[in-house]
Amino acid sequence: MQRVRLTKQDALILVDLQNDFLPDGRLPVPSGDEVIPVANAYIEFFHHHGQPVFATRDWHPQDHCSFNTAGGPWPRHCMADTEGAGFAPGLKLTAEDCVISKGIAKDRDAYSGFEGTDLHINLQDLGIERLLIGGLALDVCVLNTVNDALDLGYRVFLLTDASRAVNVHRGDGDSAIESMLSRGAQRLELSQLQ
Ligand code: VGL
Ligand code: ZN
Repeated sequence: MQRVRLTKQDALILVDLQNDFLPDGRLPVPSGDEVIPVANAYIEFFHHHGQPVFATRDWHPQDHCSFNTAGGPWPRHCMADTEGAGFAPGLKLTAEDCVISKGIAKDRDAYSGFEGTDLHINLQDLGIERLLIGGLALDVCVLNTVNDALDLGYRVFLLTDASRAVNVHRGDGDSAIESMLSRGAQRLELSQLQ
């Protein structure tokens, strides 16, 4: 098994670990709750090595264009300042971690953490070149965040143990993984980190 040593060029990106994407939420990701302890282990590892942690969150207005009520594909979810938009209980983010809010504009969806945010600038300021990315949902916002990261020239490790797919269509999660790997992302699990 390939081992990966954390360097000064590495950052952790946790995508949308929010109440509405947990099994009891408004847009439930099956077994989404299982990733929280794993995400915590990654957070602790990064803190221990003094490397930055970014947590994206979906942060929609009440009438966001992606909602069924506005003709979009999803149930209403992650409305700004609601309980559903809050980070999962037990997620061990600290004040030093950086929160990136996305999907704020009513008329535009933003499935990627880079879309309409300062994520890329923040990472550049820190000299980050490699990203370890995981979260919810694997086949929606993780997929789009990984694709943008690859387009921007980052080396990307996909954290499969810290991700779960929503699988609107059967097999979406598996094809998302296939496509990220074929574009150059590498798969990584916690036990490979050193
Ligand atoms: C997401 C659907 C709608 C996600 C966000 O975070 O994967 N999925 N908005
Ligand atoms: Zn959304």
